[in-house]
Amino acid sequence: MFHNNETSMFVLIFKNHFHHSLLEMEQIKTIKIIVAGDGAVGKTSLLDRYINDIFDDNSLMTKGIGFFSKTIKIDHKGNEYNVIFWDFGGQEQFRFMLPNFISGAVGAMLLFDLSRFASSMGIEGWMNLLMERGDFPLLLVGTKSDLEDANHINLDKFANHIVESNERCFGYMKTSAKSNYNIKETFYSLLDHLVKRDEKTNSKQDSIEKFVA
Ligand code: G3D
Ligand code: MG
Repeated sequence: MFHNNETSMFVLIFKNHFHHSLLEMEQIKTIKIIVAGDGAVGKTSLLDRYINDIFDDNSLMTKGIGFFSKTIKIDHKGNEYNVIFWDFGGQEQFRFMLPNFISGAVGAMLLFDLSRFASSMGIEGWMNLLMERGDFPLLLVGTKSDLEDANHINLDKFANHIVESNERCFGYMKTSAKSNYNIKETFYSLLDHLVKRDEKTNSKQDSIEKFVA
């Protein structure tokens, strides 16, 4: 089923991690968040900056799906959440993994590259795909703000229009993994939104049913 050892290794690591989370489910909630967007918009770099506080100029292309996890205290009661971020590499040969990628997610980050107008064109396709297959909230994220300059077409208008015209898309943040701009704020914005939504609308049992598939 898998095309190379690297991907299988990712899956193995994830499975071990998930098993561990299940054992701890009483104490700590595990939630799945997906990070989507066209190739090279900076998905892996954003996650690497947030989780490992590094930026690697020579990062390798993600093959298949990558996983990043972090235990985060997020709500006002000090409860911890084990958050697993799913990072979709996007290559054609891994498209069969898309249903798995989306299934069970409680939230999504949808990225486009602020320095490359073409990357914004992919947003609509991703939105349609995510909306068809789930009912979780989305945060729109503009990446590489360090490369944005006055000559670039301003994509803020475009992003704000998506937020205004789409109920599920609750916000827009601009980031730079390279210069560490707005990274924590962006993740906090999504997690805070999810936790508040969870507290408002779900009983404990409902929440458990939404855990990682
Ligand atoms: P992806 O996971 O969405 O495919 P990556 O994207 O995280 O692999 O990033 C693609 C390229 O963009 C990488 O450059 C990476 O270094 C660069 N990049 C990511 N985030 C930023 C940022 O905030 N600022 C700048 N200036 N570059 C960024 P290469 O050269 O390795 O392709
Ligand atoms: Mg990647």
